[in-house]
Amino acid sequence: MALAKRPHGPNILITGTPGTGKSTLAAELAQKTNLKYVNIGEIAKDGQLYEGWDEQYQCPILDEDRVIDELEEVMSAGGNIVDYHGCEFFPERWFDIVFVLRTDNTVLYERLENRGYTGKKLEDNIQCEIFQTILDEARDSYKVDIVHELPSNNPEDLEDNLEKISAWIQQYITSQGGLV
Ligand code: DAT
Repeated sequence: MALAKRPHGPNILITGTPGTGKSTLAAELAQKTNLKYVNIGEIAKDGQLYEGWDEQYQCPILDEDRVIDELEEVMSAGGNIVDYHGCEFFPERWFDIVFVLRTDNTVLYERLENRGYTGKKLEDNIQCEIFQTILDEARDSYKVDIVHELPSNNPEDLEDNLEKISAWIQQYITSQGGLV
């Protein structure tokens, strides 16, 4: 099957447990390429795209349908790097490639503690990483050959990931005959 034609380049999903480094990678990647960084958390906050309050985790509950409506046009044009700690509610057709960041438990524990996470919230996120919940979710939601695991433990991993993804973007754009 031919690749989907995207006038502004590929759509990339960067997912993984909170603290694995999604926003760091997505922001640096956007700087290095012509792609646009789409931070779901910020878009939801700006548009108040919520449908309630989660008492257990003390955070707002995303209104997934409104997030999808909000992004449909920009995603159809392509050229986006989306960062979110879940992936099953996005339309499968949106993404050309999916990266799942993975971090060793001890490293992740420290990052989340530094972020102020404690108790159940901290433990649940560590468990999420141990049980590779997001990786399984990605493999269930997208074709397995577009889902890639990337280590995200240290600055060298970050540099490697930036290089690999940038090279993939270039190859994609060339294979499509350039950008419109
Ligand atoms: P996320 O967006 O997945 O929640 P983040 O990008 O905010 O994660 O990163 C969490 C913290 O870890 C932040 O202090 C930056 C740091 N970090 C991210 N990627 C890293 C890497 N490859 N090596 C070392 N630290 C990293």
